[in-house]
Amino acid sequence: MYSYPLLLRQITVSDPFWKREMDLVKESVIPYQWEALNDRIPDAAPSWWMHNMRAAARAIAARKAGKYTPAQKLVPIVTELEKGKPALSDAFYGWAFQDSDGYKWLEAVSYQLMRCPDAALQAQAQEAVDAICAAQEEDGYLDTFYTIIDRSKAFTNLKDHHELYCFGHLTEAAVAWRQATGQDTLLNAARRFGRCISERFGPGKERGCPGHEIAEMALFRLYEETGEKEWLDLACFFLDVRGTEPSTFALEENRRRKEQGLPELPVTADRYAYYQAHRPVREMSEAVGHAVRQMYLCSGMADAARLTGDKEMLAASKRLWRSVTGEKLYVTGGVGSTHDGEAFSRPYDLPSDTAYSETCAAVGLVFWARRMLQLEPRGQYADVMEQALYNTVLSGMALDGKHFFYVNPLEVDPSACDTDRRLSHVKPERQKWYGCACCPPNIARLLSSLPAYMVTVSQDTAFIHLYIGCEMTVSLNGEELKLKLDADLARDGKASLTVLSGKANGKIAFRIPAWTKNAAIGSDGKKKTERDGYCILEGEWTRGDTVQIDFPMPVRLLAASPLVRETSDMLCVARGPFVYCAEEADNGKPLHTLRLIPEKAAEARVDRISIENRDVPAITIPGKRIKADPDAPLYDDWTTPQAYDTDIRLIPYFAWNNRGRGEMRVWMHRM
Ligand code: FUB
Ligand code: ZN
Repeated sequence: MYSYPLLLRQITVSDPFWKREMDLVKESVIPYQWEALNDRIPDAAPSWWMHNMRAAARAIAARKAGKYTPAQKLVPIVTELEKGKPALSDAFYGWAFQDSDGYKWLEAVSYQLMRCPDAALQAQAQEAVDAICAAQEEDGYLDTFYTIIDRSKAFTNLKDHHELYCFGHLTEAAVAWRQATGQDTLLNAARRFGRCISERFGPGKERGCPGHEIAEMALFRLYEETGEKEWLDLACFFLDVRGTEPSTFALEENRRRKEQGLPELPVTADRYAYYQAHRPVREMSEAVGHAVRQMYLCSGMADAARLTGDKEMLAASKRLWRSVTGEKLYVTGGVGSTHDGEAFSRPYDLPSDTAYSETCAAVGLVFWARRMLQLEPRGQYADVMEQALYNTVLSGMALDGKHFFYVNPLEVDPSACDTDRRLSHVKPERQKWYGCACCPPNIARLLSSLPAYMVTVSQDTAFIHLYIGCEMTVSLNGEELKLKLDADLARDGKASLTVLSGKANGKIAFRIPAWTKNAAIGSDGKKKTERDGYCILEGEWTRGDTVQIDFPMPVRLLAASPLVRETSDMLCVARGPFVYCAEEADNGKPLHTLRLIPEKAAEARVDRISIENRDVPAITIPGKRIKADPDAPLYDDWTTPQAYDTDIRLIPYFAWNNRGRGEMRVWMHRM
């Protein structure tokens, strides 16, 4: 029995911590990103989003008038504008997938409009919708890169040129925009582009699949929104083609090689692990290649398993889940540990300082986890969803909502970042924008749609996956209940659920977080059972019924599996869903001389610290610091290191680097 997220309008977040995040997105992030998309942020990497949309509309008009000159050459990333010259008005700028940034922004706006109507914001977003529609070609094609540069080459490089990825993001935005405004304009644009794609690709037509996944999950969403089966079929086709031989990516490459007079390559699939196209998806068991791609693929596979009942797809999704969470997941909920290809590395390879852990990959992990929960409510999916959300997703954005991390390391020494090219991907400070700005609007759309991850409902059960304070309307066996969840995990693990109104017979299932022991969940007169990490209360629910929840939330010291070489004999500190880190601002440097003492964990003190006017839970734990004498020889006979007592001050990982540059580390050696 599958479960479904509530509509965004059915939940209002009241949780002090998360409401603030969602409000920040509405009040700061979205306006800031609109400026970025229009290239109006001083000293920031340019976005080119609006520029490319308008240039595409002009290219279409010029072609109609017979005046199109493909002088619109591909302008490299170091652009004219960056060099202080104005943009060439008709050229395409940036990466081939630049269109997707604005689509994600529009999706975030749509969710915010569902939270709270806002005519001015809607009018601004309408400007974006109009620009998108004006950039759509008569046959439905919508990708500014090829429209501007050379339309005849469209769909010839699915592997790298992201048309299907842009289509996916357009579709996600279009569905959200329709749900928010009731308007079909953008949805029709997505449908027309979808038909342009399905006229070319599909059973009995050309074989092909996205080089960067997301079209799959977007198509499933379009199908669920419209009931139009053609989108389900196209999504399944893309999943079925992926990784089969002859490899469609190899065939594409060979066509290009032929044009260049180069010998053809074998058409086997095994070369395409980076794209998760190395074997058929139903045979996959290890997460490989580009991490964001893998997360989006897994999300699409889970959708397919739910919507088609495909058992092999479900089994493969579960094997991949085990691979990621059992061998390749950072304690901060990040995935994709290597800079080389922004990718998954070998099992247990989880370095802290060279970590990639792209923000988008953590966002994708949240997408996937929710979909696994819909398939089968198991606490482990929600545990990981929460781990990613409270740590890496949030660390992707500064507390001011105007600076962003793409890469989320677990250990940073700014002076090393400045000088060591092996760390060129690690920024010691969040940036205003990125030439490749996939992450900032991805955070915005996820945080704006947070309610979709908190609760799912089946015919007779409401599953509370995340303890985020809210009011919600759920339906159990066709009868409505209005519920209030009081919770604030940024303070403590005490929560309660109250029935505000309605009457229904059914079950409410409460996830028992993996981070707590001796959880207490109680309510009078309900039958209580426990299954797969959920405490299930069953009975007749009426106004005034209350469930008291107590999740003890002590300060914990975590150790990684001994198979993780990088963190051998190290510990990190966590409390509830938050992973903590030490910062230079509180502890001086170097941080690697700090030592945690396991026996002292019970003496840890929890208090609050104000960072950027934000009240953040902090921890102080008695520890040691090794004396480091710069005059001592580099090597000497071993003696017990001299250490002195010190308090180690820790803040939640998500809040690091909001007080200027400085060292940071999550994992610390033990004494
Ligand atoms: O390729 C599109 C996006 O840009 C990916 O998801 C990110 O990893 C970045 O490469
Ligand atoms: Zn990203």
